[in-house]
Amino acid sequence: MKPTVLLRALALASLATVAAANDYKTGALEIQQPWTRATPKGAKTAAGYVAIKNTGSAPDRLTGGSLTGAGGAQVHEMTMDRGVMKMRPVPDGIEIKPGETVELKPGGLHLMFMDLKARLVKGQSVKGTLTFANAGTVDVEFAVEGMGATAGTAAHRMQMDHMQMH
Ligand SMILES: [Cu+2]
Repeated sequence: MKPTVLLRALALASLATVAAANDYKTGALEIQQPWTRATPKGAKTAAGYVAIKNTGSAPDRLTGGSLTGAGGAQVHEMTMDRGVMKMRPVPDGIEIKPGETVELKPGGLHLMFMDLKARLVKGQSVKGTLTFANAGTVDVEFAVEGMGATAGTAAHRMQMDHMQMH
């Protein structure tokens, strides 16, 4: 499967302008409210966030994804290193154990979309995918929130989490 090749071809054609409630189900996985942030002019990267619940009896693993208009995506995590936020790739992806919900959110795990070819504008809903080790590639739409947003519309309680800070 090479979804990125196809997505590049479709990049400019498929930017949707209608935001909608975005929940998805694929097999045992419930995918809740994928979202990203509006980008400033010239920005080449954006972070994608989503909550994924595993209702099944076997673990799965989020290994990557894609966003229309982006050249690629990696799974990243943010960590506090002596008071400084750093991010690093998570090459093996994120395990989602049976019965667990994994949240990708500001200050923590996220998808990093790279090589953006167009700005992300608040209110858009942009097609993309999430890729899982077992469930495969799932089509989703990422709602574009405002630049300062710390959480999606359905996730008000999520805030930057500095609890690990010394
Ligand atoms: Cu990142």
